[in-house]
Amino acid sequence: MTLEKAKNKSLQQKKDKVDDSIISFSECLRNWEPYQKKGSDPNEVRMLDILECWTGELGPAIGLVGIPFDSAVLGRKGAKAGPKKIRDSIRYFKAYSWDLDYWFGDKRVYDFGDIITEGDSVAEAHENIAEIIRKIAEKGFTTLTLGGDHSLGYPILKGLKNAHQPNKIGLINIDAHLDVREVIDGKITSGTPFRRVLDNGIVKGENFVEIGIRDFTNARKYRRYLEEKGGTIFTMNDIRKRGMEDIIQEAISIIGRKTDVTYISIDMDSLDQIYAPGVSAPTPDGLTPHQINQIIHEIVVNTNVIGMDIVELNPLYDTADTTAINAANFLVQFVASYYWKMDKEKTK
Ligand SMILES: [Mn+2]
Repeated sequence: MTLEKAKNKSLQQKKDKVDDSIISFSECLRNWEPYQKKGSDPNEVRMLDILECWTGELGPAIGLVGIPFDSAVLGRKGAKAGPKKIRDSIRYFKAYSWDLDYWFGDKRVYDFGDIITEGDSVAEAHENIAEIIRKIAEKGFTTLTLGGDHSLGYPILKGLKNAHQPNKIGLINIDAHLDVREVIDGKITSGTPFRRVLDNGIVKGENFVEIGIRDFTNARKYRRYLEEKGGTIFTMNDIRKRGMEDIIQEAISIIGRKTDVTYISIDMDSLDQIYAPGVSAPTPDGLTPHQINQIIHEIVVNTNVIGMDIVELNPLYDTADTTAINAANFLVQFVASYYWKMDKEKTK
């Protein structure tokens, strides 16, 4: 067998495994389970109590999936420990939103476990991930993906694009960085996902918005690239001048204008470094946790969201789990807003 054939065979075997159970189930880490001991207070349902390992259910519902992958990271390595740490931090939250006065203790979030792609090249890993994401979405799930480095933006969106054909996707990236770097000498990095998404026609530039972009953190060439593609950029300075609510309304009108569905990507480095020491590339002068929760809620409620990711949490550099608990908070906000909207639509 030639080397090429052997490689194709091992890829095929992996895909077969994926077909069997989407993800090998020993890899559904269930690391939230030790905390999931009901009965401590019968008056309270916690976020942990609504998590369940996926065993063949169908959507519509939220499907949680971890991708412990940081082979493409440009900054400090360690984001592969992100999914475990975010799942760990869910235990601090209740299945009740005070602000919405909304109880969602009767809803379920299905955990598909982790996508393991060790030993693959970045490009190969991305193809496997795209296939698994496609399959989860085709079972009716809205995907909530925990990274991992931001290179994952490309395979996740590719998988969702294939699952939701021919729908057009509007994309919002909450990030300090544009992440539209060129792939140079074939090297795919955590700085390249949205260039790959745009150049491969997965999302059109006119349907792409970035929020939270910092000063002194991005190359002029990449700003021009994105402007030429018709993308919209809201920097921290724009947010200060115009206020967050105004920016969110404009972002919604852009990503919802010529599209059928939307997707949210959250790079944890979009947070100010005071809230997020545990990221691959920490940056000052950033967003607050409240601002990101606000973006998530408004996008979920006002557009047709097919997925969200939370990437670049790097537990190695975190202090007192600050970044991890913020990441878990965004996860909980997404779940609450998603089911709140679903319930509202039912009673219409
Ligand atoms: Mn990023």
